[in-house]
Amino acid sequence: MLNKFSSFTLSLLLVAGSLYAQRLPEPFGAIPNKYQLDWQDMEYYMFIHFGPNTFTDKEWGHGDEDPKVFNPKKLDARQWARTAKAAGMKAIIITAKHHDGFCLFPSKFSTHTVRESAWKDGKGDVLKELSAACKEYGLKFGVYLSPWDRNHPDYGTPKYNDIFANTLNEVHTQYGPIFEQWFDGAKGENEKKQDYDFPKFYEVVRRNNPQAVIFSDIGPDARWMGNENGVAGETNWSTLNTDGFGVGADAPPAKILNSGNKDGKYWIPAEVDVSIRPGWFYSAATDDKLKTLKQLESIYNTSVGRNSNLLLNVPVNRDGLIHPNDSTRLMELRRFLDATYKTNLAKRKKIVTFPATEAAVISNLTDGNKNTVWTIEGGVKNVDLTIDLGKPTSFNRIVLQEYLELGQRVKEFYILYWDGKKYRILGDHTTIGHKRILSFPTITSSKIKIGFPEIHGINPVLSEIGIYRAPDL
Ligand code: FUL
Ligand code: CA
Repeated sequence: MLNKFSSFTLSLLLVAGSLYAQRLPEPFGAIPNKYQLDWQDMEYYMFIHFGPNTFTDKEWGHGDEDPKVFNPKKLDARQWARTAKAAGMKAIIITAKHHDGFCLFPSKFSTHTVRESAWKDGKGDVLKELSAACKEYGLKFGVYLSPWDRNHPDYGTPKYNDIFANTLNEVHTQYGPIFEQWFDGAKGENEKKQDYDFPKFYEVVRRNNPQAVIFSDIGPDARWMGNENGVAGETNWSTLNTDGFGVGADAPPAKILNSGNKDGKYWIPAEVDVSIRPGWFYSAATDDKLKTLKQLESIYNTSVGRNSNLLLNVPVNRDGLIHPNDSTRLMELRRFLDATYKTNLAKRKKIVTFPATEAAVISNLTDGNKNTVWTIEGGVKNVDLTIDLGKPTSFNRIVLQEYLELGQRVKEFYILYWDGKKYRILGDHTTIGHKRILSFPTITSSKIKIGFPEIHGINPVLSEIGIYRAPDL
């Protein structure tokens, strides 16, 4: 249903310290639940691939590796958590069980675990150490479990669904709270057939950790975005049609996962998973093949900056530590992002909108609070806003954010900049969502105009606008 002025509801928002009544439109289309909203605010967190593959230099273990190879003698989960925290990440997700079936905790439902390994004479538990370290450093904790299991003797029989559900249950009862459950849809060719009972798996997660966002190719709470290069679609809807689709081979085409479905039925936002190294698992051969700062910033812009969360893989090495090359690169990125986003050049600048907005509401756009918003009442066709920077100012990033409680509304927008005599086009764009970062070579201008030409009666509700100057790389 399109929003009309008559269908506006009255909402109370805190503006400049005083309660101010602002009319907000009805939500449009599918909307996030509160766990998905909290999750989206996390933006950036760490993935850790770790297991026998770390010791055998493989990406996909066969499941017949001797568990004794797993022996990370200096393992220090607090070092991982400390590194993630210093990098500005909000959580860590670890491969509790990868395709080779090896469990990083002493599962009762497997004989291929840390208990059978040489590490700490079989008395160690990586999940226990990592969940404690995450708590200590104020990080959330998440788990990856691969349904495809190349070790378990019951894989390929109906019994396996119960075994996998029981394994999940162990993880979710012993190491919580868990903020995200990551289900991998990958499977090799010519492997045993197994019909997974996903509803059963989801039920285990929901029962023990109702706040956990469940990730798979198609959600139900967060979706894969179709590639492992860190590049979400320039157009990226948080809505997706999943009826009739499944995880893995039955998922919608990667192209669809990459951009979502406009007006899609369900709210299933994208998460970008990508590795800082060429592989997912540690290998000494890749110690000097890390992504550069420039590549990582580009990935940040095409993930967080394209309405996705960024799950950056930092594989732990054979000692059980994050290698200094990886942590150095993470700190470089942190410093760069901090320097870039330190000063919003639009803050306290004069903003004029069409149609006009009450002055008290305008500052909502630059107050750094995602719950204070600007909107235009009714289905006006050509909404725009002009930010007057007062004097020629150099900048190279523009950040826009939508207020997701009311759905993802913006389908198209453009940006113009004043060259001293006339407006020139900086860009034509489609979606915004949680956050849209536009990155361009530095320009110097005193004014920009952001317009929403085709709102079809669905007026934009923006929570923040920022203009920034990133340091030169
Ligand atoms: C893929 C897996 O096959 C890779 O090994 C890795 O775990 C990646 C994150 O997901 O589907
Ligand atoms: Ca705001």
